[in-house]
Amino acid sequence: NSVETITTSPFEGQKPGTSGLRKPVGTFQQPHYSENFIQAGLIAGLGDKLIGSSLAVGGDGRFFCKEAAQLIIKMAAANGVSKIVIGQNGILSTPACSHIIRKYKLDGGFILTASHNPGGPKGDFGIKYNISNGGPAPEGITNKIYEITQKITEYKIVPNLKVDITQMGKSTHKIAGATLTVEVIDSVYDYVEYMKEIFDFTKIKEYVESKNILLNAMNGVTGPYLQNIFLKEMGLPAQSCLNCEVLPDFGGKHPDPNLTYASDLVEIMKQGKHDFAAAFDGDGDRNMILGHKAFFVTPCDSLAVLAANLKCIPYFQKYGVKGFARSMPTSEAVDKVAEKSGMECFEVPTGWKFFGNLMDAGKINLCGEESFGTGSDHIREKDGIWAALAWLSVLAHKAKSVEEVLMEHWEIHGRNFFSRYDYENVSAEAGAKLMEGLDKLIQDPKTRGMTFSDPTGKSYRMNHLDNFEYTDPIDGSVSKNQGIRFLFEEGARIIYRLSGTGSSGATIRIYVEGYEKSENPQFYKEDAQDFLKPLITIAVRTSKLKELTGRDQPTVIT
Ligand code: VG1
Ligand code: CO
Repeated sequence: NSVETITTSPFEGQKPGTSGLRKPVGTFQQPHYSENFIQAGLIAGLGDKLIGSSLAVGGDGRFFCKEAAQLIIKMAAANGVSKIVIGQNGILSTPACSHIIRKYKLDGGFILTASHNPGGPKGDFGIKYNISNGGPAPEGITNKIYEITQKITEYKIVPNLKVDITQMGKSTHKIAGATLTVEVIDSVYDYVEYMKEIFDFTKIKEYVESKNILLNAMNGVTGPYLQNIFLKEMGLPAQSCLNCEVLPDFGGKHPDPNLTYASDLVEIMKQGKHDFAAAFDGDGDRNMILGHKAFFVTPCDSLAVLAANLKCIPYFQKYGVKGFARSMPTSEAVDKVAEKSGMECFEVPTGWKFFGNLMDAGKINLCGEESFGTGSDHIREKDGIWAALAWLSVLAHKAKSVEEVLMEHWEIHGRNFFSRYDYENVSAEAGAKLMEGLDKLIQDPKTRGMTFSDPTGKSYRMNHLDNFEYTDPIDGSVSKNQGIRFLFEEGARIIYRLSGTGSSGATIRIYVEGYEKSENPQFYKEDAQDFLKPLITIAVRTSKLKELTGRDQPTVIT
């Protein structure tokens, strides 16, 4: 078990994006590529704590997870890490991994996933470093990781270290005079125990027994977690949990819970036999909530509804409701709840790493993103199954259907109609040009106060526009260029961003929002696409999207 120092040279582009480094599997398989990134993660993430430190390792089971897990063990050992806690077969959902870091007070962890991106030998892989609070490394650390990868000359490894991660249990290994303990743990046990503390399982069980519910793991990591919670603990029949086998290629599909990629679930729900459904992404941090006849809850509304009803969950009865936060493109529906209840609501850039400081400081304990991410300060990642359990708690408490809950919510708060248009895989050049063009509009003093109209004559007056910049209220760190915001009068917004999770080319995201409070509740039933059409037309036209990308239609609408 001797430590070897291997000479290497930098690879381009190892800059962690919105949520870790994500690239095609083949990129990670290049000699030294993964090694360089892991070495940089160890140094930047652990700093002078590296020798004698403890780490969690786990992934969503996608192709290359096991190899990467073994590599991390070998390199952590060589770098002086003294304890590694790893899920059996390298499996831990992203929320479970965050929980393990916190529960066992580890110094950090590596999460092996490309989340909702397709997997398999031709799909994507990803590595993300999380810090001791269980959350994704903040920008200070990810920038440092990138810096190190740009000038790396060597990494350390114990090439002959063999650890069996297929069997649970502890093993110790002598490495250069020090001892490394590797603990292979049950992938689901700790997480399920924690959910039992947070929620009233008896109440949820009664509710789900009396209804017809469906849960879809999309062949991602949540399968065994769902089976444990809903089949074993709640006694539901096996057919209520779909696609629970963790497949290295997710069955060849996009493990992304939205109306496009989870359309099979939508079709089943449309038949009207079920009252509630939820789907989760590859690594288990995203969720989609559907009601009877596939009534769709936008993630923005989901956050707002949970914010308004947290008190029915034991965890929030115990700790109180502290405050809320949302990512900037997420609709202002949750702000409305905050206003009404006198709570603080923070607006942060896209990506869960920006919520961590607020949660650590006790300023918020519920947050979410429009991208199907919802979570609380029980961990420091978003949490798909937590969101489903939270929704079931609300439904059980209110004894109302999903649609009724939403109607009631809109009648009180008004409705923030919201939609996101994604243009995937456009050229990086076109993406950059589009953003440049919009930046020019910001510089132009004429744009402020200007009125934008669509061909039908519907018009919006610009109140404010900028490129979103965030100063973290806790540590004062500044994050610039986080997306272009057009803020119109009466709560309408258009936001433009380039994705930071793609593995090639560029993805342009356009987020559109319009607010309406009406005397007539029927009005709230209007389709968001119809309601937002004029704004969408304005958004596409103003950005010159068609001219720059040649795209007529978005790849995905959510
Ligand atoms: C996307 C979402 C963002 C989310 C991120 C990670 O990022 O928009 O809200 O936090 O994915 O989610 P981007 O930069 O592509 O817009 V996950 O489930 O991949 O960890
Ligand atoms: Co995810």
